Amino acid sequence: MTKDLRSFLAEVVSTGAGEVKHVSKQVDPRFGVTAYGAWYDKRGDYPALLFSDVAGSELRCLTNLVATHERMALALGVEVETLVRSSVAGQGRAAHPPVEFKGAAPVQEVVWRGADADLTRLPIPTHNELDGGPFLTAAVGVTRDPESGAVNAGIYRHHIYGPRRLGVWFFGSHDGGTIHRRYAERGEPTPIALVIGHHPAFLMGAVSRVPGIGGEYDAAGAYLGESVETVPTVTSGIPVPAHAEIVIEGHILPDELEEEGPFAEWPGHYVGGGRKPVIEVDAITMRHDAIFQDIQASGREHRLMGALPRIASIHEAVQQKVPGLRAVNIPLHARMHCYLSIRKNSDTDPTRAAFAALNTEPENLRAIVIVDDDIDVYDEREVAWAIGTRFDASHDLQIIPRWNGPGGLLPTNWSYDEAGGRTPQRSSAVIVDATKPAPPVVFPARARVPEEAMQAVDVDAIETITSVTDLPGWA
Ligand SMILES: Cc1cc2nc3c(=O)[nH]c(=O)nc-3n(C[C@H](O)[C@H](O)[C@H](O)COP(=O)(O)O)c2cc1C
Ligand SMILES: [Mn+2]
Repeated sequence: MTKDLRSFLAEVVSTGAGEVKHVSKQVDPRFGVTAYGAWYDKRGDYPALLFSDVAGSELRCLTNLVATHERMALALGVEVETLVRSSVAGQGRAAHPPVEFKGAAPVQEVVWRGADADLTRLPIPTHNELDGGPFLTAAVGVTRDPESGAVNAGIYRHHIYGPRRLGVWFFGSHDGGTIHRRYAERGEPTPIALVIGHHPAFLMGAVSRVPGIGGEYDAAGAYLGESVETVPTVTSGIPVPAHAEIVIEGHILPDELEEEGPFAEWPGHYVGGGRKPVIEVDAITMRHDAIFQDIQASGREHRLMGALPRIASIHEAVQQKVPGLRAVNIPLHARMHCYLSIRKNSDTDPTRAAFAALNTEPENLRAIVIVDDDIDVYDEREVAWAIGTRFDASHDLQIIPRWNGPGGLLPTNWSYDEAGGRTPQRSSAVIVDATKPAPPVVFPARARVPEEAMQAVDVDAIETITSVTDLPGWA
């Protein structure tokens, strides 16, 4: 059976852990869907939430599906421990290049064209209080590079302006924006297909930082363990997954911008927005009983789906420059930070590793901390201890001025004034080298109890004292 959103949902249900909740009561797409997610979030719980009655739409809405390490581990076929503590979940996977689907594609069972292709018929949530409107948060935007013909994919946010009009925001270095600029320079519209609802492994591939333009369907195939089966869209012929739930087909206007946002993003502040490119919808295709997928904006789901694919991509990119790389972490609570542990060969390794990481993820990272391989990058206490003991600010701190921005999602990429105005600016990145000097220099040894002694610990010899009279030698 082909892996898709439904096969995964069925798999999650069959684990018996009760991780899929159904809300049958009618909810308002305006904050109604996200309120349930936020209610669970307050309790530290992140079940997938399926809404069968979103006011104004016939379609079901699914959110929070990709919010936990447990479900992402299930989706990628790895142990939770592997996914949580290791950054190599994407490595060593067999290639499965995309193939063309033969026959009638499920995603084109229903075709809405012209005035029928109305976005307001979809259960698109408005997520957070100050958001400028409903946003697509889990749509994979697929475009084709006019120069190489390569098919490129990424998740981009889309502000809904009207029945057939929506925005798109491509951050600085992202390929989607490069492709749009290439079409726009020729004065041509950019055909784009927005793919909604697929297996989480497909999303992992789509958000991977693949070097060069395109290659995301290959990355998705590697994560899925099977080829993505594609079908051409009905209007522009862009290949889209035949087993997706919904595809919005459209074109980005070459010469029009519209005020976009505000929208609460993963750093948790309302920054960004401004005038952004506009998409006009040409058609909407879907399955008969399509499920619309949403990602809880600025919530845990948003941060996890931002961090996991990037950890894997950074691991690959840094390893090419510094083979001594051991592990990568982008902490969920501060996704602009990146911790790298390396087995150091040379004192230049930390800087090279840091630049490889920064160049893989130039928009979002602003602090790289490099530690030795005895430090666990998934343990904040160890990282802080390494900074406290192996980092000297006057020798080991490097500031890269004007690295980020101008503008974008990081609050530091803007300057603010008393009237509530703001101006985009560039901000700096920092490299914190918390490693010991490279060999042969001898650095003080680390305190620890010998491993043999640890092995000799006899748990049966441990007695819990519940009464003072049981204390040895107590009168
Ligand atoms: C939930 C989510 C939302 C995202 N929103 C955007 C966005 O609005 N704009 C953007 O450029 N990238 C966004 N990203 C990141 C891109 O999808 C990602 O960096 C991708 O690798 C870009 O691909 P590209 O370089 O081929 O365009 C988002 C990622 C996630 C997980
Ligand atoms: Mn790309």
